[in-house]
Amino acid sequence: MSPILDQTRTNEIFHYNLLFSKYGKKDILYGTAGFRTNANQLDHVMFRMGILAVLYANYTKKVAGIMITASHNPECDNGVKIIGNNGEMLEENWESYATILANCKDEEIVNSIDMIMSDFIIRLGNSLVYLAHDTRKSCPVLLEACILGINAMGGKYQNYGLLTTPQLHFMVYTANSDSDISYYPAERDYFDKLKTAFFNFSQDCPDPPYRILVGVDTANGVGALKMERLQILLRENIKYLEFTVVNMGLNGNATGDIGYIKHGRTTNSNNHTLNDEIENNNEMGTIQSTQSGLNLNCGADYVKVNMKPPTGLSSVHDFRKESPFFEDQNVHYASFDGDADRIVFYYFDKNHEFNLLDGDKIAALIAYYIKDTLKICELAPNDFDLGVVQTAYANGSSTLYIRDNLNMKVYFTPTGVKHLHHKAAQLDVGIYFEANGHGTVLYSKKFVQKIAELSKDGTKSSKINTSARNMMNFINLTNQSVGDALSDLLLVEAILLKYGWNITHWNSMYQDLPNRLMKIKINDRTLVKTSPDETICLSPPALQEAIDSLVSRYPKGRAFLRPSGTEDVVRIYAEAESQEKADDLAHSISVLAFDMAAGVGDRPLRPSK
Ligand code: 16G
Ligand code: ZN
Repeated sequence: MSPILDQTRTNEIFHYNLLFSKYGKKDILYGTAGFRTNANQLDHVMFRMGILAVLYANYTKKVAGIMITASHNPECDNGVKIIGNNGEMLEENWESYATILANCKDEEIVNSIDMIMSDFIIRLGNSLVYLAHDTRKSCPVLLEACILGINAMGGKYQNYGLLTTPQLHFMVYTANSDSDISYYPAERDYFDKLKTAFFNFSQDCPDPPYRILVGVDTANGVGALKMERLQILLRENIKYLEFTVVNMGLNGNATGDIGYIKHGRTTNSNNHTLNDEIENNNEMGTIQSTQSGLNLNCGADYVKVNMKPPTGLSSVHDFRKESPFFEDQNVHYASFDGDADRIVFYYFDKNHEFNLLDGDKIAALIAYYIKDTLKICELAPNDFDLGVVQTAYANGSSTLYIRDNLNMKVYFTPTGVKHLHHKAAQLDVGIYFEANGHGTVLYSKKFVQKIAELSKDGTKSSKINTSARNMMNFINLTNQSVGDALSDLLLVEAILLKYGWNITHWNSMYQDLPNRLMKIKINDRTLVKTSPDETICLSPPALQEAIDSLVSRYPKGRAFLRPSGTEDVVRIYAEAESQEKADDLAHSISVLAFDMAAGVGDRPLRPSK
């Protein structure tokens, strides 16, 4: 998780020369006397994160990564994610140092750096930091600040320009799997891997009777460009699956019905082909899209939190009406968030009702496939440690389904992907998803080796060989460094293809308990404390007792609250046997917490439908 950035700080000018003369290498003379801050007030933090990444890269002797993004948050927000040496998130002990460095006063910077160097016994040598950013307008200036920080510490960098967060994780992961750190993985490697794995997987699947259309809402973010590229690559070989990208955020069309397919090409309303955009986006180049409306009324977070479709889907409907090839049941949708590390799916049923399939449903689908494959491969359930990792936000029905129907273990961690990832890494097959759509699958070496052996073992039946080969392709399709909307999209589509299921079938695996998420603003959210699994409120005193008493009045009721780690709010989650009751329960707890924990502003309103 990113360090906590102090967004309220005023502009500062940092004395770059001071650092440079202390740590910088004389042969990479760069820059002038310092760097100027600008209106968004965060470039001093980015400068320091550049410094931190160099220290970290020197410590691990591996490539580090810095992704400039504020993910699913509004365009005006800024943030940074630092990527650790296995392409995973920065280790927890480094996070606290990152936080110190991000927030210390200018005059304390040198001391903070010295402290980090001495605590981790770092000697500055060669280091390399990979950089990338999302489509926010503030990115170029923040990137520049990062680069100045890297230079000040005598580090080197490789700027990948516009990438999704998971792509940058992939680059770092790939570079660090190779002993020669001067090798730069290319974006092409990422796409080749996905394309090849998906194509190979699909070779073993039956052709569906109808073509399948998937409308992908890319939240007017960086995922648009990448999804467009993936779509073009897949189209070369896969004939029965067509993606339509919407909410591409180009030309200032915030909620744009701009990506629809005509004659096999994707165009936006100005006839500007997105292929041009891609062609201009040379591998290492930095093009700044003219996006706007990032995460605005669209994207995974909007869809999940509001339980309703994003704006901008009408292009998919239009296409559906025009084409005789598509049938309702073969049309479904997915939404990414602004940096494409989350995904949720949905569709409209016969009654035009909206149905959401969130991270829990994705986890259940993947768990089903893996369990089934292991059975076909005649592997004993106890040969491998399989499990699904969830948080308290996981729908109660998903947990029951995975435990009781699939007979798989379910583990719970606090909110935040780093916790889930950490737990999943301890298993042979660790499927982890947050309900919000962030997740992936991790496989142990032992498991991968066994599957590889089985796929080629001539003494086994061809059914076993094929299933194991299928599983190998599935493993190759997975981005094991972090949850990845593009990879997850293909994992889901691959499983649906394999079983010949449409989304309705997938959705019927289990029925979600109706639920509601709410948030309230209180005077000081740090006063709200919870148990480690976040299900029990420890402070303010008596709040949990009051929650328990409310919950006991609702059949199948469950609820909890926790302070947000990314917003100045307290979040409330409730589920119950009907939507109305879940809304009631969430609302009552919000009012309770508002009253007992010094709420600010208006008392919470009951959620509208
Ligand atoms: C961040 C986390 C996500 C978590 C969310 C919780 C990463 C990459 N993402 O988006 O895992 O679910 O925060 O937000 O760490 P909250 O604390 O505001 O509810
Ligand atoms: Zn994100």
